[in-house]
Amino acid sequence: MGAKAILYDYWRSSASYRVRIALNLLGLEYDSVHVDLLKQEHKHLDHLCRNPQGLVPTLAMDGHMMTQSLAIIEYLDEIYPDAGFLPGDPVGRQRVRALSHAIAMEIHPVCNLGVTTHVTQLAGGGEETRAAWMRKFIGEGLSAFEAMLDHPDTGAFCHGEAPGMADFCLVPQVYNARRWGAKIDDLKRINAIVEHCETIDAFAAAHPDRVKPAD
Ligand SMILES: N[C@@H](CCC(=O)N[C@@H](CS)C(=O)NCC(=O)O)C(=O)O
Repeated sequence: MGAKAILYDYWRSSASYRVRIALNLLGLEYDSVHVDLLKQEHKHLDHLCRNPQGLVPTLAMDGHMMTQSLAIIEYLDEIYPDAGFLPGDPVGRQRVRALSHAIAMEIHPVCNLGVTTHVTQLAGGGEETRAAWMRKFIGEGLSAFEAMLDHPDTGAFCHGEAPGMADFCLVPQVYNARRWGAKIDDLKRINAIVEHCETIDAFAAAHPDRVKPAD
């Protein structure tokens, strides 16, 4: 493989957090470049050249500029055959993708900074409007996810006994749920899996508080 990878990320970005977990589990060393969403750095031309959607994360790796966290995780899974981020069987892969998409394509997009800023402005509200929006969509989305985990293939992790792509989506989403005060205490399967993941160094080292740049 080529030069050291560079992850363009933001400490509190849950999509970036997913990729940090995957890179850490593989033991891949990478440099991190902080793109400050609050300072709108993701809309600057230099970042738009890396990621035309103006989002984080972007991973520069193997001579390519890669966007979309799940596509990045699947790339890593394909080039590191022992990664095990997706199961070996098609039905298992379908399930892990469905779980991952339930977060990354249902909950996450409506809770994105650009979306919530716009909706808060339209509603003429302030931070409490944003927080109420977050609590609603994260709470409803994770309740549905909890029901999806009521399945014989759920184990210590979302799918079986090893961490995979669905766990990389779940842990950051629960971080966000806690941040915004979404009611998730009664989601027993989710809480057990997240507690388990949090004991693993690769997950702990990817936590926003561990990667937050000094002021
Ligand atoms: N589907 C994309 C989502 C990326 C995304 O929305 N990133 C957020 C941070 S978690 C972002 O850059 N938001 C900027 C904004 O909303 O203006 C992925 O998985 O990479």
